[in-house]
Amino acid sequence: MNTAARYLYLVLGAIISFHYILAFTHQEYGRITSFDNIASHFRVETIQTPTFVDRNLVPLEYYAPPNPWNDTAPGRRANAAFVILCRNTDLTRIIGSIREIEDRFNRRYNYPYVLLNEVEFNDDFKKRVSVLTSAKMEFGLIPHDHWFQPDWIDEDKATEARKKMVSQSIIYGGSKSYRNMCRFNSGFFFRHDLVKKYRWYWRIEPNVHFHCDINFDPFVYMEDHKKIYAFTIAMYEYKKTIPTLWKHVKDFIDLHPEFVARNNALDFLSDDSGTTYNLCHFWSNFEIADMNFWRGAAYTAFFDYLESQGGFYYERWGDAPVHSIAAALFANKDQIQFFDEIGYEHFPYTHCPRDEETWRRGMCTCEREQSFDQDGYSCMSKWDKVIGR
Ligand SMILES: Nc1nc2c(ncn2[C@@H]2O[C@H](COP(=O)(O)OP(=O)(O)OP(=O)(O)O)[C@@H](O)[C@H]2O)c(=O)[nH]1
Ligand SMILES: *[C@@H]1O[C@H](CO)[C@@H](O)[C@H](O)[C@H]1NC(C)=O
Ligand SMILES: [Mg+2]
Repeated sequence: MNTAARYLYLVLGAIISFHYILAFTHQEYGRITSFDNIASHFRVETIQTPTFVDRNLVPLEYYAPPNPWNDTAPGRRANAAFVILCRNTDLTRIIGSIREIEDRFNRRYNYPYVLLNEVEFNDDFKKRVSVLTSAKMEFGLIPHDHWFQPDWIDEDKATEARKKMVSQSIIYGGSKSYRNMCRFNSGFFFRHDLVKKYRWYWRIEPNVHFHCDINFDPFVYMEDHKKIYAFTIAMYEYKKTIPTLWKHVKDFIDLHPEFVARNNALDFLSDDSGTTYNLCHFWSNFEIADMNFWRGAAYTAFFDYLESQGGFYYERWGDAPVHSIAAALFANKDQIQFFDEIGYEHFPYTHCPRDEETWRRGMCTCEREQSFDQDGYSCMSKWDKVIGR
């Protein structure tokens, strides 16, 4: 049951018992009260009650109201950039994504972009992408060793693993480049020369959609609230892509118990206090995060440990479980932010704000009823439980 439904039952329950008591004490009151008008009364109430603070939404003071004469959002800025990894062949799909984030957010906030690729972006790509924004845009080449499979990886063993995954029809199971990408996103993008100067990043992928206006600055909100990681969609990982990952996580923690945060979100990752991984992770094609966390001692040691196990190539470890496990264990749970406000779609899933007021204020184009949050494959109910909602 989601939070809204639980809340509804709770309030309904309270109203019914209140009326039940009144029905005994005040005879007339009991007679005019039918179940129907209790329900309609409740619906009116939910719309009128301000629910912002209760549901951990971004407070109103962070919103910059649109100004028809000067649409630049006033206020503080964070040291932040959009970071985009893509190929020359992603041109039309990345144009779509940039166009949408510009329209919904960045035309008012003007954060710079860094686009990265393991081969040079061609002139046509740079020209067509640069015209989409007045913000600064830089195009970078990824250093060879940050991208390609290291020499010490046993290629026969890696080939064998890929073959096996193909026979099991695991998505991208046979792909070397997908593995390079997952390893790069796990451990290297934040070390790139063009990215180093920034603290915060917002990851954008080709062909994603932003379904609502974002009239607040997520970076500034996160900085103010000491958040290190933000997500919009949480789901289960394919077990077969990470058969031994959790064992290595536990080995790492045995070596470095000092990195585990006191108030961590282990219960998001595990249903048995850490014995097994329940496969929940934040879907990393959307990420807003503090790179100081990835650059810090805990994550550096964690990534180096995972890298030394070779699982990015001998299995198919994704950057999503790697990032999520680190954020959930090495940060306090209140440092992880769920942005209900940000309507987001990466095929085949969409997050649409569940808060009705937010959804209307953001002029969203998504359908709340079809939001992935309510899907059986979503880990959102686990997250809600972890943070006590
Ligand atoms: N430069 C470069 N970027 C890549 C490569 N493979 C993937 N990417 C980028 O890495 C990100 C993730 O890759 P995707 O192909 O979107 O993987 P996914 O999101 O798991 O799967 P789908 O989007 O469903 O295909 C995207 O931003 C891609 O543009 C590659 O070989 N080279
Ligand atoms: C628009 O507003 C921004 C932020 O308040 C300000 O820095 C800028 O100078 C304004 N531009 C004009 C043309 O007034
Ligand atoms: Mg993608």
